[in-house]
Amino acid sequence: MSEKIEILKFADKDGNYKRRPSVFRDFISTKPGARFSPEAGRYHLYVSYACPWAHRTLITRRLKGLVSIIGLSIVHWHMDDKGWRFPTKEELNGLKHSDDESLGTPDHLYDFARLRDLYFKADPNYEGRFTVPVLWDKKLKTIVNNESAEIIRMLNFDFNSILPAEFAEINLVPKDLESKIDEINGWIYDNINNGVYKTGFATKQEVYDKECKNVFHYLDKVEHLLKENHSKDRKNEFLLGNNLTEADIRLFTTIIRFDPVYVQHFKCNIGMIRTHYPNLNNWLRLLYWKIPGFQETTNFEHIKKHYTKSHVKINPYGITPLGPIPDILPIDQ
Ligand SMILES: N[C@@H](CCC(=O)N[C@@H](CS)C(=O)NCC(=O)O)C(=O)O
Repeated sequence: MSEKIEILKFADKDGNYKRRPSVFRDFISTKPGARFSPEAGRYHLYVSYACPWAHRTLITRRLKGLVSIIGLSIVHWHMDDKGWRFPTKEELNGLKHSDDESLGTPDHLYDFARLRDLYFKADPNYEGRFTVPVLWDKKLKTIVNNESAEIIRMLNFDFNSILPAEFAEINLVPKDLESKIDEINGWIYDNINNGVYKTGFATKQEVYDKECKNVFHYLDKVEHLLKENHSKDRKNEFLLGNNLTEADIRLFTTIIRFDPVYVQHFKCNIGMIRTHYPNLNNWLRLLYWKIPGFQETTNFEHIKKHYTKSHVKINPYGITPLGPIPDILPIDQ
Protein backbone atom coordinates (compact mmCIF):
# COMPACT_ATOMS: atom_id res chain seq x y z
CA MET A 1 0.00 0.00 0.00
CA SER A 2 1.48 3.34 -0.93
CA GLU A 3 2.09 6.08 1.62
CA LYS A 4 -0.52 8.19 -0.15
CA ILE A 5 -3.18 5.55 0.37
CA GLU A 6 -1.92 4.93 3.91
CA ILE A 7 -2.31 8.57 4.86
CA LEU A 8 -5.53 9.08 2.97
CA LYS A 9 -7.03 5.98 4.52
CA PHE A 10 -6.68 7.58 7.93
CA ALA A 11 -7.40 11.14 6.90
CA ASP A 12 -11.12 11.82 6.67
CA LYS A 13 -12.70 13.63 3.75
CA ASP A 14 -11.91 16.95 5.41
CA GLY A 15 -8.19 16.19 5.53
CA ASN A 16 -7.91 15.28 9.24
CA TYR A 17 -5.62 12.43 10.29
CA LYS A 18 -7.41 9.85 12.49
CA ARG A 19 -5.44 7.38 14.63
CA ARG A 20 -7.15 4.00 14.98
CA PRO A 21 -7.51 2.36 18.39
CA SER A 22 -5.34 -0.66 19.32
CA VAL A 23 -6.92 -4.11 19.25
CA PHE A 24 -5.15 -6.35 21.80
CA ARG A 25 -6.10 -5.02 25.22
CA ASP A 26 -5.39 -7.71 27.82
CA PHE A 27 -3.67 -7.09 31.13
CA ILE A 28 -1.00 -8.72 33.24
CA SER A 29 -2.36 -9.25 36.72
CA THR A 30 -1.51 -10.89 40.05
CA LYS A 31 -5.18 -11.77 40.65
CA PRO A 32 -5.72 -15.52 41.17
CA GLY A 33 -6.62 -17.22 37.90
CA ALA A 34 -5.40 -14.30 35.78
CA ARG A 35 -4.57 -15.38 32.22
CA PHE A 36 -1.36 -13.31 32.19
CA SER A 37 0.54 -13.38 35.49
CA PRO A 38 3.81 -11.53 36.11
CA GLU A 39 6.73 -13.90 35.50
CA ALA A 40 10.39 -13.25 34.75
CA GLY A 41 11.29 -14.20 31.16
CA ARG A 42 7.69 -14.81 30.06
CA TYR A 43 7.08 -11.56 28.17
CA HIS A 44 8.82 -9.87 25.27
CA LEU A 45 8.56 -6.31 23.97
CA TYR A 46 8.65 -5.50 20.28
CA VAL A 47 9.54 -1.88 19.64
CA SER A 48 10.87 0.62 17.17
CA TYR A 49 13.49 3.07 18.43
CA ALA A 50 11.87 5.61 16.13
CA CYS A 51 8.38 5.41 17.54
CA PRO A 52 7.38 7.77 20.36
CA TRP A 53 4.71 5.36 21.65
CA ALA A 54 7.15 2.45 21.81
CA HIS A 55 9.77 4.73 23.38
CA ARG A 56 7.47 5.16 26.41
CA THR A 57 7.65 1.42 27.05
CA LEU A 58 11.45 1.34 26.71
CA ILE A 59 11.90 4.09 29.30
CA THR A 60 9.42 2.54 31.73
CA ARG A 61 10.99 -0.93 31.33
CA ARG A 62 14.36 0.59 32.17
CA LEU A 63 13.19 2.76 35.10
CA LYS A 64 11.33 -0.17 36.69
CA GLY A 65 14.32 -2.52 36.49
CA LEU A 66 12.57 -4.82 34.01
CA VAL A 67 15.37 -5.05 31.44
CA SER A 68 16.43 -8.55 32.52
CA ILE A 69 12.81 -9.65 33.07
CA ILE A 70 11.18 -8.60 29.79
CA GLY A 71 13.08 -9.35 26.56
CA LEU A 72 13.35 -6.96 23.61
CA SER A 73 13.36 -7.04 19.82
CA ILE A 74 13.83 -3.86 17.79
CA VAL A 75 12.51 -3.41 14.26
CA HIS A 76 14.51 -1.78 11.47
CA TRP A 77 13.94 1.99 11.24
CA HIS A 78 12.52 1.69 7.74
CA MET A 79 8.79 1.12 7.52
CA ASP A 80 7.76 0.17 3.99
CA ASP A 81 4.45 -0.65 2.33
CA LYS A 82 4.19 -3.88 4.33
CA GLY A 83 4.89 -2.17 7.64
CA TRP A 84 7.76 -2.78 10.06
CA ARG A 85 10.43 -5.37 9.30
CA PHE A 86 13.47 -6.74 11.08
CA PRO A 87 16.97 -6.28 9.64
CA THR A 88 18.00 -9.16 7.37
CA LYS A 89 20.88 -11.53 8.17
CA GLU A 90 22.94 -9.91 5.37
CA GLU A 91 22.35 -6.45 6.78
CA LEU A 92 23.38 -7.57 10.25
CA ASN A 93 26.43 -9.47 8.98
CA GLY A 94 27.60 -6.26 7.34
CA LEU A 95 27.89 -4.52 10.72
CA LYS A 96 31.26 -4.38 12.51
CA HIS A 97 29.96 -5.13 16.02
CA SER A 98 27.38 -7.72 16.99
CA ASP A 99 25.80 -5.34 19.53
CA ASP A 100 25.34 -2.58 16.93
CA GLU A 101 21.63 -1.66 17.02
CA SER A 102 21.76 0.92 14.22
CA LEU A 103 19.53 -1.33 12.07
CA GLY A 104 17.53 -2.85 14.94
CA THR A 105 17.79 -6.49 16.05
CA PRO A 106 16.51 -9.78 14.63
CA ASP A 107 13.20 -11.04 15.96
CA HIS A 108 14.74 -12.84 18.93
CA LEU A 109 11.76 -15.18 19.42
CA TYR A 110 10.70 -16.47 16.01
CA ASP A 111 13.16 -14.95 13.55
CA PHE A 112 10.23 -13.48 11.64
CA ALA A 113 11.03 -11.17 8.76
CA ARG A 114 8.23 -8.76 9.60
CA LEU A 115 6.21 -7.56 12.56
CA ARG A 116 3.01 -8.52 10.74
CA ASP A 117 4.05 -12.20 11.02
CA LEU A 118 3.84 -11.84 14.80
CA TYR A 119 0.35 -10.35 14.60
CA PHE A 120 -0.78 -13.24 12.38
CA LYS A 121 0.75 -15.75 14.80
CA ALA A 122 -1.44 -14.24 17.53
CA ASP A 123 -4.49 -14.07 15.26
CA PRO A 124 -4.45 -15.45 11.70
CA ASN A 125 -7.53 -13.35 10.91
CA TYR A 126 -6.09 -10.10 12.25
CA GLU A 127 -7.23 -7.12 10.21
CA GLY A 128 -5.85 -4.13 12.12
CA ARG A 129 -2.61 -2.24 11.80
CA PHE A 130 0.74 -3.79 12.64
CA THR A 131 1.92 -1.30 15.21
CA VAL A 132 4.67 -1.13 17.79
CA PRO A 133 4.88 -1.47 20.72
CA VAL A 134 3.73 -5.07 21.18
CA LEU A 135 3.85 -6.86 24.52
CA TRP A 136 4.11 -10.55 23.64
CA ASP A 137 3.48 -13.56 25.86
CA LYS A 138 5.93 -16.40 25.09
CA LYS A 139 3.89 -18.89 27.13
CA LEU A 140 0.50 -18.48 25.44
CA LYS A 141 2.13 -17.29 22.19
CA THR A 142 -0.05 -14.26 21.82
CA ILE A 143 -0.13 -10.49 22.11
CA VAL A 144 -1.07 -9.33 25.58
CA ASN A 145 -1.46 -5.70 24.62
CA ASN A 146 -0.42 -3.30 21.83
CA GLU A 147 -1.49 -0.03 23.41
CA SER A 148 1.49 1.81 24.88
CA ALA A 149 -0.54 3.74 27.47
CA GLU A 150 -1.74 0.46 28.95
CA ILE A 151 1.60 -1.34 28.62
CA ILE A 152 3.41 1.33 30.64
CA ARG A 153 0.78 1.17 33.40
CA MET A 154 1.31 -2.61 33.57
CA LEU A 155 5.08 -2.22 33.70
CA ASN A 156 4.68 0.30 36.50
CA PHE A 157 2.30 -1.70 38.68
CA ASP A 158 1.99 -5.34 37.76
CA PHE A 159 5.52 -6.73 38.05
CA ASN A 160 6.16 -5.37 41.55
CA SER A 161 5.61 -8.76 43.17
CA ILE A 162 8.66 -10.18 41.35
CA LEU A 163 10.89 -7.11 41.53
CA PRO A 164 13.57 -6.30 44.11
CA ALA A 165 12.34 -3.68 46.62
CA GLU A 166 14.41 -0.85 45.10
CA PHE A 167 12.46 -1.19 41.83
CA ALA A 168 9.10 -2.23 43.28
CA GLU A 169 9.18 1.03 45.26
CA ILE A 170 9.46 3.17 42.14
CA ASN A 171 5.97 4.39 41.34
CA LEU A 172 5.50 6.55 38.27
CA VAL A 173 1.77 6.90 38.98
CA PRO A 174 1.51 7.58 42.73
CA LYS A 175 -2.05 7.42 44.07
CA ASP A 176 -2.14 11.07 45.17
CA LEU A 177 -1.14 12.25 41.69
CA GLU A 178 -3.08 9.74 39.61
CA SER A 179 -5.98 11.98 38.62
CA LYS A 180 -3.59 14.85 37.82
CA ILE A 181 -1.44 12.51 35.71
CA ASP A 182 -4.50 11.26 33.81
CA GLU A 183 -5.68 14.79 33.22
CA ILE A 184 -2.36 16.12 31.92
CA ASN A 185 -1.79 12.96 29.85
CA GLY A 186 -5.18 13.54 28.23
CA TRP A 187 -4.55 17.00 26.85
CA ILE A 188 -0.86 16.34 26.11
CA TYR A 189 -1.82 13.25 24.11
CA ASP A 190 -4.46 14.95 22.05
CA ASN A 191 -2.68 18.22 21.40
CA ILE A 192 1.05 17.43 21.51
CA ASN A 193 1.83 13.66 21.24
CA ASN A 194 -0.79 13.13 18.56
CA GLY A 195 -0.96 16.83 17.64
CA VAL A 196 2.35 16.67 15.74
CA TYR A 197 1.00 13.74 13.68
CA LYS A 198 -2.28 15.56 12.98
CA THR A 199 -0.18 18.50 11.76
CA GLY A 200 2.24 16.45 9.68
CA PHE A 201 -0.37 14.17 8.11
CA ALA A 202 -2.92 16.91 7.34
CA THR A 203 -3.88 16.87 3.68
CA LYS A 204 -5.52 20.30 3.57
CA GLN A 205 -3.90 23.68 4.25
CA GLU A 206 -6.58 24.86 6.67
CA VAL A 207 -6.31 21.63 8.69
CA TYR A 208 -2.53 21.97 8.85
CA ASP A 209 -2.81 25.63 9.93
CA LYS A 210 -5.24 24.78 12.70
CA GLU A 211 -3.32 21.75 14.00
CA CYS A 212 0.08 23.43 13.86
CA LYS A 213 -1.13 26.48 15.80
CA ASN A 214 -2.79 24.13 18.27
CA VAL A 215 0.49 22.23 18.93
CA PHE A 216 2.26 25.50 19.73
CA HIS A 217 -0.59 26.74 21.88
CA TYR A 218 -0.21 23.63 24.05
CA LEU A 219 3.59 23.81 24.07
CA ASP A 220 3.11 27.35 25.44
CA LYS A 221 0.85 25.89 28.10
CA VAL A 222 3.45 23.30 29.15
CA GLU A 223 6.16 25.98 29.13
CA HIS A 224 4.05 28.10 31.44
CA LEU A 225 3.33 25.16 33.73
CA LEU A 226 7.02 24.29 34.11
CA LYS A 227 7.88 27.93 34.74
CA GLU A 228 5.20 28.26 37.42
CA ASN A 229 6.29 25.00 39.10
CA HIS A 230 9.88 26.13 39.21
CA SER A 231 9.08 29.60 40.52
CA LYS A 232 7.18 28.06 43.46
CA ASP A 233 10.06 25.76 44.40
CA ARG A 234 13.36 25.26 42.60
CA LYS A 235 13.09 21.52 43.26
CA ASN A 236 9.94 21.36 41.13
CA GLU A 237 11.69 20.33 37.96
CA PHE A 238 9.06 17.97 36.56
CA LEU A 239 5.56 18.40 35.15
CA LEU A 240 3.85 17.61 38.43
CA GLY A 241 6.40 18.87 40.93
CA ASN A 242 9.58 17.37 42.30
CA ASN A 243 8.99 13.75 41.27
CA LEU A 244 9.34 12.21 37.86
CA THR A 245 6.01 10.68 36.81
CA GLU A 246 4.50 8.88 33.85
CA ALA A 247 3.39 12.27 32.51
CA ASP A 248 7.05 13.28 32.03
CA ILE A 249 7.83 10.05 30.18
CA ARG A 250 4.89 10.49 27.82
CA LEU A 251 5.79 14.10 27.03
CA PHE A 252 9.52 13.37 26.72
CA THR A 253 9.16 10.99 23.77
CA THR A 254 7.52 13.73 21.69
CA ILE A 255 9.73 16.63 22.82
CA ILE A 256 12.98 14.73 22.17
CA ARG A 257 11.81 14.24 18.54
CA PHE A 258 10.56 17.79 18.14
CA ASP A 259 13.60 19.77 16.96
CA PRO A 260 15.25 16.91 15.02
CA VAL A 261 12.13 15.73 13.16
CA TYR A 262 8.79 17.36 13.82
CA VAL A 263 9.96 20.90 13.08
CA GLN A 264 10.90 20.17 9.49
CA HIS A 265 9.26 16.84 8.60
CA PHE A 266 5.84 17.53 10.15
CA LYS A 267 6.18 21.29 9.52
CA CYS A 268 5.70 22.13 13.19
CA ASN A 269 7.97 25.09 12.63
CA ILE A 270 6.55 28.09 14.41
CA GLY A 271 9.38 27.62 16.89
CA MET A 272 11.93 25.14 18.22
CA ILE A 273 12.23 23.79 21.75
CA ARG A 274 15.85 24.93 22.02
CA THR A 275 15.18 28.51 20.95
CA HIS A 276 11.62 29.29 22.00
CA TYR A 277 10.94 27.22 25.13
CA PRO A 278 13.62 27.71 27.81
CA ASN A 279 11.78 25.81 30.55
CA LEU A 280 10.85 22.88 28.32
CA ASN A 281 14.40 22.84 27.04
CA ASN A 282 15.79 22.65 30.60
CA TRP A 283 13.31 19.93 31.49
CA LEU A 284 14.19 17.96 28.34
CA ARG A 285 17.91 18.17 29.00
CA LEU A 286 17.49 17.24 32.66
CA LEU A 287 15.70 14.04 31.67
CA TYR A 288 18.03 13.20 28.80
CA TRP A 289 21.38 13.99 30.41
CA LYS A 290 20.75 13.38 34.10
CA ILE A 291 18.20 10.61 34.55
CA PRO A 292 19.39 7.11 33.62
CA GLY A 293 16.99 5.49 31.17
CA PHE A 294 16.21 8.43 28.91
CA GLN A 295 19.40 8.90 26.91
CA GLU A 296 20.10 5.18 26.57
CA THR A 297 16.66 4.52 25.06
CA THR A 298 16.89 7.46 22.64
CA ASN A 299 18.32 6.62 19.23
CA PHE A 300 18.46 9.70 17.01
CA GLU A 301 19.64 7.71 13.98
CA HIS A 302 16.49 5.54 14.02
CA ILE A 303 14.33 8.57 14.79
CA LYS A 304 15.62 10.76 11.95
CA LYS A 305 15.90 8.03 9.33
CA HIS A 306 12.53 6.46 10.07
CA TYR A 307 10.36 9.50 9.50
CA THR A 308 12.28 10.99 6.60
CA LYS A 309 12.83 7.73 4.69
CA SER A 310 9.51 5.99 5.41
CA HIS A 311 6.96 8.72 4.68
CA VAL A 312 7.56 8.87 0.95
CA LYS A 313 4.53 11.04 0.34
CA ILE A 314 5.87 13.72 2.68
CA ASN A 315 9.52 13.35 1.62
CA PRO A 316 9.61 11.58 -1.79
CA TYR A 317 13.40 11.46 -2.16
CA GLY A 318 14.01 10.22 1.37
CA ILE A 319 16.70 12.80 2.05
CA THR A 320 17.39 13.03 5.78
CA PRO A 321 18.33 16.59 6.82
CA LEU A 322 21.70 16.87 8.57
CA GLY A 323 20.55 19.31 11.24
CA PRO A 324 19.74 20.45 13.70
CA ILE A 325 23.24 20.01 15.10
CA PRO A 326 23.45 18.75 17.77
CA ASP A 327 20.30 16.61 18.09
CA ILE A 328 19.91 17.90 21.66
CA LEU A 329 21.86 20.72 23.30
CA PRO A 330 24.33 19.86 26.06
CA ILE A 331 23.10 20.37 29.61
CA ASP A 332 25.18 23.49 30.24
CA GLN A 333 24.46 25.51 27.10
N1 LIG B 1 -1.97 3.59 20.06
C1 LIG B 1 -0.77 2.99 19.75
C2 LIG B 1 -0.15 3.67 18.55
C3 LIG B 1 1.12 3.00 18.14
C4 LIG B 1 1.54 3.46 16.74
O1 LIG B 1 0.80 4.15 16.01
N2 LIG B 1 2.77 3.05 16.33
C5 LIG B 1 3.25 3.38 15.02
C6 LIG B 1 4.71 3.76 15.02
S1 LIG B 1 5.02 5.34 15.70
C7 LIG B 1 3.20 2.14 14.14
O2 LIG B 1 3.66 1.09 14.52
N3 LIG B 1 2.66 2.28 12.94
C8 LIG B 1 2.63 1.23 11.98
C9 LIG B 1 1.44 1.32 11.09
O3 LIG B 1 0.58 2.15 11.37
O4 LIG B 1 1.41 0.58 10.12
C10 LIG B 1 0.12 3.04 20.98
O5 LIG B 1 0.24 4.11 21.60
O6 LIG B 1 0.65 2.02 21.33
